[in-house]
Amino acid sequence: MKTVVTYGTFDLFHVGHVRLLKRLKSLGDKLVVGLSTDEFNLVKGKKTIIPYADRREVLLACQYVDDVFEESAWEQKREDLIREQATIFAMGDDWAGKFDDLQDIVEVLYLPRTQDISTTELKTVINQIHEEKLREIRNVASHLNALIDKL
Ligand code: C2G
Repeated sequence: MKTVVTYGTFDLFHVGHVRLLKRLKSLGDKLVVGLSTDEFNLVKGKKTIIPYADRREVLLACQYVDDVFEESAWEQKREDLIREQATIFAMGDDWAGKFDDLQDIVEVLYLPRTQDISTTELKTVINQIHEEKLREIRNVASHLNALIDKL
């Protein structure tokens, strides 16, 4: 049984996450994800949109994911990898080199990220749509006020 372990926030689940999980699962027989808790995300400087319980449910519904455990601290990886009897520890290559200290107990891999999509970009697009709607509402309101003033 070849177990692959990875970690992440997986907020606003998107195709970049799916493609990484698909590639990770193809490296072994079992894929286990250390999912960042909402509190740990604050430590990582991220504010999650989707709460932990829902992000966990989405991951477990993904055909490539076999199990999910909580990631609540940077320092827990070594203990996790031993508990999960991991053969491979892999992340997207935005983390390249960051976890090489674990090479004494697992094979450490960094896979190319999927270009042109990220949770941050999705948040930006959502905010832009929100701002556009607010401008339209303000526009309508000022026209209505102008009409009321003429009554
Ligand atoms: N990812 C990817 N392509 C993207 C976006 C993300 O391959 N377009 C990968 C990242 O490289 C990461 C995984 O998907 O390996 C999860 O990404 P995030 O949810 O952003 O996770 P991150 O905040 O990097 O958390 O202790 C490690 C941290 O918990 C990693």
